[in-house]
Amino acid sequence: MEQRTVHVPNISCGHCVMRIQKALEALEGVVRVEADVNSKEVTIEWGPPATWERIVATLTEIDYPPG
Ligand SMILES: [Cu+2]
Repeated sequence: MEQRTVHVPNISCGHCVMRIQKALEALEGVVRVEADVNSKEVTIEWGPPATWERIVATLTEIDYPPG
């Protein structure tokens, strides 16, 4: 398992958090997604077949690119 925390500037409300959680949890291999509205930080825990590149691509696709 790998774990990483990233800053996602586009997070502005609970809706954003839910959208991110739903999109990332749909990826096979992602086991945990925690996002915080105040800090705008997202913590993701994953294993194969998920990859960090795939996670970043998914966040970017739904308009929440890490930055
Ligand atoms: Cu929002």
